[in-house]
Amino acid sequence: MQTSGQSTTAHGRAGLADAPRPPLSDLPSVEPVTGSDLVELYRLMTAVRHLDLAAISWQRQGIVPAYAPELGQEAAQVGSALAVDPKRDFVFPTYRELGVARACGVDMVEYMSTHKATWHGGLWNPAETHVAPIQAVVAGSVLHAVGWAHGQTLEAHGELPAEGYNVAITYLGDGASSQGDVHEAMNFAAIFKAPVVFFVQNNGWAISVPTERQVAGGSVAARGAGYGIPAIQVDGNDAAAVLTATRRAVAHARAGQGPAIVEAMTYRRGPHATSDDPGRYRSLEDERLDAGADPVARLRERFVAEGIADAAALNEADDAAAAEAERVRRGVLALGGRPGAEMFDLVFQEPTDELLRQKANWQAETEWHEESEHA
Ligand SMILES: Cc1ncc(C[n+]2csc(CCOP(=O)(O)OP(=O)(O)O)c2C)c(N)n1
Repeated sequence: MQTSGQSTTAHGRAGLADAPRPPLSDLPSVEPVTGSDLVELYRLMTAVRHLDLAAISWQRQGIVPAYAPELGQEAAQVGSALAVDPKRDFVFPTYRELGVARACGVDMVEYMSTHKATWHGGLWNPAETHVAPIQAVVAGSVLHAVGWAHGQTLEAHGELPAEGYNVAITYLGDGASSQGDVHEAMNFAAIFKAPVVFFVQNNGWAISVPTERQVAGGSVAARGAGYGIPAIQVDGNDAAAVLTATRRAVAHARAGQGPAIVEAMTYRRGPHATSDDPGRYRSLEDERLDAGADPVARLRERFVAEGIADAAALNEADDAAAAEAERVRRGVLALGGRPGAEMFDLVFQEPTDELLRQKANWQAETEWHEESEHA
């Protein structure tokens, strides 16, 4: 694992090697990852790899209109998600967190409902899963997470509960880190010691803009010093290192020490979304040089080298993942539309007169055109 003060990049992306070093982290240390942690990481990362690749095919086949792939970010997503306790903590994803959602137990058909344009944000129940809806507003989830985390300290009236605070983890990209909202969120969280982990997936790109063209200094973790937030930069393609780094950050927040930043250096191997053509802004040679080690293959190699699991067990995980992707495909195909009236019914607890008027207009229009009331 790379921690602050050591080498800052997981691979050779131009410019980042010269970035200022983050401050020396004072996050608590945690138990080393176990063999069963590694097996769980591999099982989940394999499932995520299959689902993610399948989702691109589903878009090409017209089953879903759009999807934002997370290819190459499996270690960052699964490693970080396994560090939180979804029974008590709360996860705030962006639009690229299929791996996080899968690791937190979100139903994958309900997850894909957003990409099928069936339901905004996903059909799963955030109150039950402790995974917030998919957030397409860049940096939006960061503000929500800080608000939720601040709520934990308010509810505790500033007294650290015996079992520590419930912790929010918010996902953001290197591009999002350039938004003003993230400055406000980090500053607020540090001032009020909100128990929140800012988990940055620095995947090298914000759509077509490389990190070094939009993150001053080239490192998000380095900014922690300005807020007094401990920050750790980690090889985001090393699942075990990500798990350890995030556990340290969660332990810090849980103990009432306030926020922490984890910056996972990884690479967006696919397009920004299925509507994007990376060939317009980077070459295959760039991708080959910058992507670093494939996180799934890397973990597989470690298993074989350390004798943790044999090829048969690994192949079993692959077969299970392929079968799961097929089950999800059938579920996504079967997803029907939602009642259009929900557009109005689920906006406010008590609808406004204006909203009721709009709903009545809409109902009259759909009756007139003999359209289905399903959106
Ligand atoms: C507030 C806002 N501004 C702009 C966009 C358009 N947009 C969508 S994704 C994206 C890039 C985000 O890059 P990054 O935060 O690095 O995350 P990544 O997509 O690489 O996972 C932009 C500019 C948006 N969705 N929301």
